[in-house]
Amino acid sequence: MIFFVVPAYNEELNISRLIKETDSFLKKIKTEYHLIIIDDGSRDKTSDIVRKFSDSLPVTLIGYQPNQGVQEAFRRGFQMALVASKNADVIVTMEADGTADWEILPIFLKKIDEGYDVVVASYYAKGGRVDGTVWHRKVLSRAGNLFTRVFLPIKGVNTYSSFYRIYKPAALRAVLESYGDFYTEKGFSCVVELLYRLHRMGFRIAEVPMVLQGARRVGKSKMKVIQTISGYLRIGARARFKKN
Ligand SMILES: Nc1nc2c(ncn2[C@@H]2O[C@H](COP(=O)(O)OP(=O)(O)O)[C@@H](O)[C@H]2O)c(=O)[nH]1
Ligand SMILES: [Mg+2]
Repeated sequence: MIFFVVPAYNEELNISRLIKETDSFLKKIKTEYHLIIIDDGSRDKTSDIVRKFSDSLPVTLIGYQPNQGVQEAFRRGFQMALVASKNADVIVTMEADGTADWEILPIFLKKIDEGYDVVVASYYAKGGRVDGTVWHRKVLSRAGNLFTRVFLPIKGVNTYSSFYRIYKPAALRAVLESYGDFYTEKGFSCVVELLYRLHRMGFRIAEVPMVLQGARRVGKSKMKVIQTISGYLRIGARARFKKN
């Protein structure tokens, strides 16, 4: 069983496509799934659209107001998936905006079978790329990537920020038990902190190259630039000086 945990904030233009694509791909590979979508205080029709599908498909909406940031969405989604999952299941996170490449999912599953605990989609691995994004986002993303590789090195991993990942439930449970939470950071840098904690705990992490098709998303990016940069700096400083 694959549990999908997908944060969605004002994604009314993308969310029905995500649900339909999930259902058709999982049918194609004949795998059972449960799609958990976390609407974190959207001011559009995201929740209404998800609810329409949840009668006929294995789709669950977690919705609340007001917007708290992607860390709260992942936290609630992980908690639900961890309660429902057995150790043989897997948890996949992805963006709601339709930018995830479905062909990567079977490769994720293969890597889990090979014994990896976490696998991330990687734009900066050989064969990966970021397409169709404005230049200042590319520069920022590259700078963030360089920062993590220098200050938080993880062997064999070139991208720390992608939301598209697969986790063994036991790995997430172990982080929760050891640290009391998945991360301390708010916003997009929480996934960087989570990956680094998993690495510090000795879990095996692999990556799969991915071309990010920025043009597939409809609507604007929701990343908060200043919050994300300061998050990276704090994670780097903690890793360097406090060793956690
Ligand atoms: N639940 C929740 N999801 C968010 C929030 N901000 C962004 N997201 C979701 O996180 C994913 C990545 O956001 P996106 O705007 O595509 O960022 P980008 O790809 O880095 O430009 C999307 O699925 C968004 O809907 C938030 O505050 N709460
Ligand atoms: Mg996106």
